[in-house]
Amino acid sequence: MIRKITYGTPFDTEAVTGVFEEWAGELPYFTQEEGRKFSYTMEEEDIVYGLGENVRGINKRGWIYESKCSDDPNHREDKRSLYGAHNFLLVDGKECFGVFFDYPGKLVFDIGYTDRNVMTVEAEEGNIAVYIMEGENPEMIVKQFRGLVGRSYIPPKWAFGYGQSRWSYMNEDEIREVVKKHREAGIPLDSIYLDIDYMVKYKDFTVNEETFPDLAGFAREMKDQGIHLVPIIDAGVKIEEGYDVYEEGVKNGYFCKEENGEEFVAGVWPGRVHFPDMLREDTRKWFGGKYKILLDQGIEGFWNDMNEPAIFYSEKHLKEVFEKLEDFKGINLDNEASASLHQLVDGLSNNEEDYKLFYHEHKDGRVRHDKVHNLYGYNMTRAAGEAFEELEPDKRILMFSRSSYIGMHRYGGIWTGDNLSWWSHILLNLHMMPSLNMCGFLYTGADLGGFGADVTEELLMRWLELGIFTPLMRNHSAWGTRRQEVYRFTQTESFRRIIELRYALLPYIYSEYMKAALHDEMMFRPLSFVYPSDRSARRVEDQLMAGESIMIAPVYEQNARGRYVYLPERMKLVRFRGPEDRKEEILEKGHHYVEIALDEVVFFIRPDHLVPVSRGGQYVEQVDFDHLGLLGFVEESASYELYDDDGYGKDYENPGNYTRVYVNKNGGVSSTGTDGKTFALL
Ligand code: MIG
Repeated sequence: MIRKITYGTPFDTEAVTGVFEEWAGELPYFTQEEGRKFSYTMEEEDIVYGLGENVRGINKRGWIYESKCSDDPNHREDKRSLYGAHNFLLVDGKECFGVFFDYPGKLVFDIGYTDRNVMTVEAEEGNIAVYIMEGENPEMIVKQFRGLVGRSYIPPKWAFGYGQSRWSYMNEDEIREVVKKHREAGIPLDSIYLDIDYMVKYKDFTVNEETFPDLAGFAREMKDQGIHLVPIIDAGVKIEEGYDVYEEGVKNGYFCKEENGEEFVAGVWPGRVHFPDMLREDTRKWFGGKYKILLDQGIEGFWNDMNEPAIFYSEKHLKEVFEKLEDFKGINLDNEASASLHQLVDGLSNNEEDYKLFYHEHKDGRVRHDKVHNLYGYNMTRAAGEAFEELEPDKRILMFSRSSYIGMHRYGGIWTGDNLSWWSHILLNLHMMPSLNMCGFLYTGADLGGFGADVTEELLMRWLELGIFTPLMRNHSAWGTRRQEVYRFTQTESFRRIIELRYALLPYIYSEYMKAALHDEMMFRPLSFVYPSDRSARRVEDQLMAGESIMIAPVYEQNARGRYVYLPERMKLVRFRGPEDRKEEILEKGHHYVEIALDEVVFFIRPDHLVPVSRGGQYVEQVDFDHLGLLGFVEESASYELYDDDGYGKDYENPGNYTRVYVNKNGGVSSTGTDGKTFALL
């Protein structure tokens, strides 16, 4: 049973939808001060998992983290927070328990930073709900937690295809060209993302008619080629007379206001904007309804950006800065003065003080933004999710967000924001996968190739070799950086074969995703979850279990042509140069140096496990999910439960979606379940 311990009067974040017991007794495991500071003494061997989207490793020990959703494109390892607030921790060691701090303001997690063996979690003020869950092992604890916060978002099947994105696709022709290049080279592709440039002056729900004269027609044309267009939506609404979204918002009082009752003004991409008060149900209904404008033009997916919300400047703060700048005129800018000049101007964006200037009208009363800061992106995406439920009740719409709080995972996925074309960010991508899965975020992935900074061919290739396993597989980069569509490099063939492998693996990836979502499980697990008593496996930070049958160990170092891999048991190594070129080898338990050429994908199949694969296709709809091959490592006998459905509707509970396939020692294959599915051992 999950216990809830309440301090003060917590704000209702609506993260929790499941059952728990109100616990009147003491908070177990922790000592607490003033109902806002909680401490736990860690044993030397304890591992602490959790915190979803954040810096550093899978084991969070040894650093200090914050929950404070922020737009920070520098994911350096000395940062303390990124775009999300995922306040779930799992202690695995002498004691084994999970804890969720349901608190919408700033939280600090000092996990052995100040004192190596002490973990403290400190909320800015009291008024916090703490949930404690126990279980036989980490997996059971996660399952309980996920039951508490509700079923994870399920995207349409096409969203498991490869997506190409770049901030700066300016018009239809540019996109046609990108699609054509992929198709000509035979590189599978399912989606193209529209960044802020498709809008008129960055105004939400508008389309620039000069550059996209007929979006509906263009969306149809793209769909005929198997491509979905996925536009971005930003949080701030441009202040402009005659712009309907702005005018309706003002008229109905939907925007966040300052203490004096006037709408708060911030500067973001469109210039001066108001922020819709996403914590209000009526605002969500209104804002969510706006997505219909694009749905009606044949759009079936969106990404929500800038919803921490990011603030370039507040009008009030900007005025102050301009005034202070006067003081710098004519003075001798020595080192100190120039430093403070920089500080003054840098302090304009995402300034904590600005988040104290506006309020939300929540059902439980008026609340200052900073106290509920981490709920904004969550509720923006919830607005869309709730609207889709009404507008398209029988259809899945792709939705992922930048900012999030636990609870948002019911309405959409997340991408992990503005990473860089750095080798260390491949590893960061890997680290985040299990941490995010624990917190309910299953549909997730990083900007493959890196968003900021200049990519190299080798970095992109290695990153894709990890990306073919992540549910969201999108190549995205920033305006002004080196272009990174895969056809722009010399080894186009190799890129094609790597992406083809993703499409070959789709039956497995989709099935593993759906089972994880429907049964509140993780798709990516640390090795320690599967091999809890293996001391070496417990410390592995650069390999993952990807679904029930596969272990991955990607290369994440420049010029490496192989790497050390730890095998917690005897496994079959499968080495691919594309789906057609496969080599296999059995490796014993233990440490191995495995050679991995730049264009090779290597993964490991567990004994008596199977991996269903397809023949691939140029886009998901072309992929035949009925006539499947089986990769496997069968020592005694193996079976696999395959989930499949039409990929668009919501008939998730239908038992007909499951097929069980068996392979015996002699390679004999049989299956029960869905008619029409056939399997052949490869
Ligand atoms: O201030 O829309 O994270 O993916 O390309 C940058 C432009 C705004 C940030 C997003 C990124 C997107 C970019 N946006």
